[in-house]
Amino acid sequence: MLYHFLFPLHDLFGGFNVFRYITFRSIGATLTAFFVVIFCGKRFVAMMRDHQIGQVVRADGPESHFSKQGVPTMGGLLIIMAVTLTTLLWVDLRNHLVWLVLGITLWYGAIGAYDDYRKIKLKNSAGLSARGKIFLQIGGAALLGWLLSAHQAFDGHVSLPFFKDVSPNLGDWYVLFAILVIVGASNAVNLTDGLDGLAAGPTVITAGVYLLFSYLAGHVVLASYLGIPYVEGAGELAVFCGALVGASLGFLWFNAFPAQVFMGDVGSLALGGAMGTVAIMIKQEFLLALVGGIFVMEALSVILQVGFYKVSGGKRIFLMAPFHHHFEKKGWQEPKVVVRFWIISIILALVAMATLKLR
Ligand code: 57M
Repeated sequence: MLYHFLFPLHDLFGGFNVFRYITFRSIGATLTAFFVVIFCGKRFVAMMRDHQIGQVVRADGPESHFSKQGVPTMGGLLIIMAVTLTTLLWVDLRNHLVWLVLGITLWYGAIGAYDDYRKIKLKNSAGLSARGKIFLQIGGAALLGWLLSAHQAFDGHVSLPFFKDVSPNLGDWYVLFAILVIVGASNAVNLTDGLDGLAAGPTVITAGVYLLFSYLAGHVVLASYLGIPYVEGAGELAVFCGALVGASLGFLWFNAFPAQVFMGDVGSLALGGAMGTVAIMIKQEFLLALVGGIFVMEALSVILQVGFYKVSGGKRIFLMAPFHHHFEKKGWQEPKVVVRFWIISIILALVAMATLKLR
């Protein structure tokens, strides 16, 4: 909105010219989303407490989590609100990529919110069934995939980090692949969200890297210089990623150990879906598995644990899955697990950025 209102006035006041620049608007979006969450956070937590929107902690988990019973949850509502408002404020509203990614974020947030609400109000784990949840997630991603494939600029190639000249063409199968990336990312973030700050930290880092890649992908000269796919209009997604970074960072302020609020499925499903969608749109699909390696590792730990548990008749690879519980069971303090996972996430982000040159 600011872009549409203020940039046209640059003839009257030269300073408004700055609204033209994606770099400026991305920074503006990051700061706006951050302060929206910071200013509303305390009131939001109090409101959730008043309405008794508190976490129901599973009895079969690590004992250190029992004290978290009743911690206000559904903080993702605040994240989504900040991301949406900020994006609308700073982005070029004519950009269709932004509307699509906002659509997925809101749809996945709605699925998560419904699930959270049922769990809280029914006071047991009777949220949406796993099948129902995945069905709704696939539905949203399939619609997005179909819309993308119907566009004249549709490109079925996928990019591989480290390989400039290897870019397999999936053709129409790309839609299926896109669904896999978006649904996979959403559920991986959801599984990761089991310790204070564990999902929000790597989300800040991953969205930060995608802010950079979106900017580059939308810049015809830089994209060709770096040998990455050029995607018309992708630069505006940098503004959206800025909003993701800022809102998640602001949320981390309250979610840092000991957490005053959890994001709930409304937050984790939406954030994962948003990052998966950006990765698809800027054609940096596999890079997401690298930058978001923490999410991948957590999801893999669950797949391996559950698979092995079934075939071995009750034996486990890890003391408990997802992976973060394994370290808790080994006696690590929660903040130690979280900070070490952040460190890994930062290292992965650096490697991901290095792929711009190492290819
Ligand atoms: C949800 N939710 C947290 C909070 C957060 C297939 C199976 C492995 C699935 C998995 C599962 O359900 N994972 C997804 C994870 C929960 O947090 C809520 O959920 C939202 C995210 N979806 O925002 O609202 C708990 O996590 C803790 N938490 C924090 N700080 C935060 O900032 O401490 C969350 C956010 C909260 C709080 O304690 O209550 C969750 O873990 O439930 N299932 C599991 O994760 C279970 N694993 C398991 O059963 N593993 C088995 C194998 C054979 C499948 C095994 O290894 O033996 C564990 N979940 C829990 N306890 N809570 C089991 C132990």
